[in-house]
Amino acid sequence: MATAARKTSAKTKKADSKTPPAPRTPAPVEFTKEQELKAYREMLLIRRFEEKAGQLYGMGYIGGFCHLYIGQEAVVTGMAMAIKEGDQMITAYRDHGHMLAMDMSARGVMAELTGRRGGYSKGKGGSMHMFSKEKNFYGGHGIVGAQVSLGTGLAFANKYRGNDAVSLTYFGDGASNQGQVYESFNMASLWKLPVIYIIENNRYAMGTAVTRSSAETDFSQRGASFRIPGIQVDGMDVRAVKSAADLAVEWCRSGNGPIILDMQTYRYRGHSMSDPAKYRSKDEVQKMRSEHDPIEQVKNRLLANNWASEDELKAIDKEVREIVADAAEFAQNDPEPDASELYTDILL
Ligand SMILES: Cc1ncc(C[n+]2csc(CCOP(=O)(O)OP(=O)(O)O)c2C)c(N)n1
Ligand SMILES: [Mg+2]
Repeated sequence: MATAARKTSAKTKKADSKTPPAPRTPAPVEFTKEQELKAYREMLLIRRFEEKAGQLYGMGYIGGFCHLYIGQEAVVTGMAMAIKEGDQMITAYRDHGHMLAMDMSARGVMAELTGRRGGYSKGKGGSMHMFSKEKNFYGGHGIVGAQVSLGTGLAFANKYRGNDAVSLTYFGDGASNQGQVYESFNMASLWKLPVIYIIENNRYAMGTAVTRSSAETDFSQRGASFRIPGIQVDGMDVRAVKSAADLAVEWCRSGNGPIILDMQTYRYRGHSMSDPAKYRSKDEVQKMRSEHDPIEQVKNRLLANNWASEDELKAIDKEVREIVADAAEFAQNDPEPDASELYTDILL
């Protein structure tokens, strides 16, 4: 027995010695002027798009559910700044920002929201079910946690095919209590799959605060039982996200297996358009907006460094508003899908 135990521990030690030490949260890198401007524009596009989606919802153009990403823009923007062509992204239903970050067209996303034929799922998927294989965006999923096993599958396919693509698999603090998340963690770690698990911890799962739903609120530690390292990241600071993303992408591409990024972020709006958000105080939201807003942070740095004037920033906002207005116009006037489309894209 003693010999067997010694043997096992020697074996474990050997495996351990191959794995590099668990990474720590890197200090946020300073951005160049170009990076600040890029981050500013990308985040502003998401924010203005979401504001417009909220308006169209109020006007009755969008049926079903609609979950806005306002407040969380730095997460997807910083991650997208660290990846390369071929890397994939998959997320839940709070997905419009992820699509824009993957360079999907504002027109195609907005038209899907209004259920029109020019939408990414031909108007048949709506807000929660949009895909673009060309842009490596794999949805858009309404079942909480479902995308975690699918994102792990994407990573398995990458490893099987021998390419060096990384799967960016996003899910929420609420989803991180789902059983399939841990089944996925086990396989991803065992097979050293190139997947970055990005937990968007926006502090609430619908109306339930993380402290009420989660026994362990440090989500970076959720992979401990599976030997998956994790780091905590200020998800309101796009530079911190980019630094963590660089580290995670490098970790995965070097064959070290999965890694978890616990993105500490916040959503300003209710869970969905039908949520009056009575479970938190207005002060709490206001404090996050005024002290941690991801777009304001970049704007202030651009101005302080004299990298852009107020007028130049206004011009970017104008350009972004025009893209969004054009998308909304298209989404209101594009025809609905033909009734015959009911019989296509389905398994019979
Ligand atoms: C399997 C399943 N259970 C419950 C729901 C209902 N539901 C929708 S969103 C949600 C909360 C998820 O919260 P979180 O993962 O924190 O994501 P967030 O909405 O904050 O982005 C729940 C319980 C669902 N869609 N699917
Ligand atoms: Mg949440």
